[in-house]
Amino acid sequence: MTFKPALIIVDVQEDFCPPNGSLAVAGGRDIVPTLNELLALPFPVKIATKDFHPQDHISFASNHEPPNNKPFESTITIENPLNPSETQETRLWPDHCVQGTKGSELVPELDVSLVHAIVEKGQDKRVEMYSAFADPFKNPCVSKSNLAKILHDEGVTDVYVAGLAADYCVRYTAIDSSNEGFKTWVVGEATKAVDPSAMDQVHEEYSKVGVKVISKDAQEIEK
Ligand code: VGL
Ligand code: ZN
Repeated sequence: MTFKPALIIVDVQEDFCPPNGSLAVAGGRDIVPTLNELLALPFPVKIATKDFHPQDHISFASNHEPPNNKPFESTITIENPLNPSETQETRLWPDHCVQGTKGSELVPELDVSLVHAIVEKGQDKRVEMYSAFADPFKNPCVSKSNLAKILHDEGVTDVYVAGLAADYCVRYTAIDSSNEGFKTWVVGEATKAVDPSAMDQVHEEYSKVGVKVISKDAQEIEK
């Protein structure tokens, strides 16, 4: 049996971290020492992702009309731009991770010198893209990153996911990773959620697709 693990650090960017992030996740910056511990382990493939939106991105409440434009609260229905019969319900957010802004930068405490590649996502203004692999539309998919290709080309078998946010980008990245054929693990204490009360639901989804939540000290992690 071959075993080639990859570590994926999701969206550890200024806008997702206190004190100044526009979409700060409580405790977001506190996981960085744990992420650096993971980055110091001998994973043969280490990747960081960045949410990287244009200013006119569909997920920004500021790009929608009242009354249905309240960040964190309003949801909208978006149509697949390539197939209007396919729709997705999606939440609106404050402007965040706009390309070229301070908020889009990886936090400086994160040891990015240990990362082999940085994968950007969310550049297509027409679709939300929580997963670092692809947008949620399937018939057809609208926007895909190069993450699956990088992992397949490297012969990766197992993917370990950590970062922000546990209930959005970590969740959908882990689920897509599993559906992409990688044995997938989420490092529990190396993530924080926008809404911690959503995590029971997230764990249910993980158990359906075979994603396992583990501790950074678990023996399943490459040492
Ligand atoms: C994320 C909300 C909006 C995330 C990205 O990285 O979890 N959450 N865009
Ligand atoms: Zn976003």
